[in-house]
Amino acid sequence: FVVFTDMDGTLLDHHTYSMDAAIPMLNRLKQLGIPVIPNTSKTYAEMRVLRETLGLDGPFCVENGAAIHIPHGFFEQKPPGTQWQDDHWVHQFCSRKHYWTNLLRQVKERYPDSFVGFSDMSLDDIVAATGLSPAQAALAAQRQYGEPVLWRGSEQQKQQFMDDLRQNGATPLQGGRFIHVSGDCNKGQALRWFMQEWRRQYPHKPCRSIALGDGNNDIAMLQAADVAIRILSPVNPPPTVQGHPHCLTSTLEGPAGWNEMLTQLLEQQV
Ligand code: 2M8
Ligand code: MG
Ligand code: MG
Repeated sequence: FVVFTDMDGTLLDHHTYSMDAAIPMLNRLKQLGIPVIPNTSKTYAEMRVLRETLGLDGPFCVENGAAIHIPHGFFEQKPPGTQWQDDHWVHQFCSRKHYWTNLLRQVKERYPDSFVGFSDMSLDDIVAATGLSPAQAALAAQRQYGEPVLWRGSEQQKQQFMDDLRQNGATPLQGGRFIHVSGDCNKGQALRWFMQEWRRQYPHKPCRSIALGDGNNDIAMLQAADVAIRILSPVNPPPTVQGHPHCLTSTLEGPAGWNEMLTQLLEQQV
């Protein structure tokens, strides 16, 4: 197995960002040699720090599947279409952030007071909107591929705004707090790219994917995985996964649900 996991609201508590309830299972997966691959809206800057805290040293995907980072040595060969950055091979699926901030500037004329993006928020604004510490908020602000937008208008207008963005070539994705505005990338595409590369490099080591997520921006990843696990959220209904042959839903929220469902799956394996 390979485990792909969302961070906020899944491996980390939606409100406190605590991962305590998931630590024993993370250690167990490490002992079993099962890779845990963060697949998150968070930035590369955030993930550098968070991976240390979680004790994870394998691949990870950032900014809703905009890029996947593969540490040197994880695969035997260099994955095709990747570039060397720090000590990782990086595959990018999206254009850079400024394209989307420019588009938002144009769209703003139609929804003048209804939204504010990360680029127009101060550090204090980001702290207030997320509950992150100032140091963490500074890392979240280092976006490379997209712009998180805080919606302040009505729900109906929000759907109109998202349609408007789609008509202009963007792919807006709803996260736990923000609408993430970026290009045609998603967490599912990043998962599929990784699994395809795994099969190419290790044709004799078959491997199945498990994905865990709590939000709408996780749907593509859940849909693409062999086993889809919906983690209960305190703020939104479970993401809608259609026609999946192996989709489960936790009874507990966040990291407790993460621990619950992976414990269940491991028990079924033995
Ligand atoms: C944002 O991502 C979450 C993901 O669900 C959201 O939309 O609520 C991003 O800005 C991320 O970088 C940040 O760490 C997170 C903090 O809640 O918010
Ligand atoms: Mg989430
Ligand atoms: Mg997320």
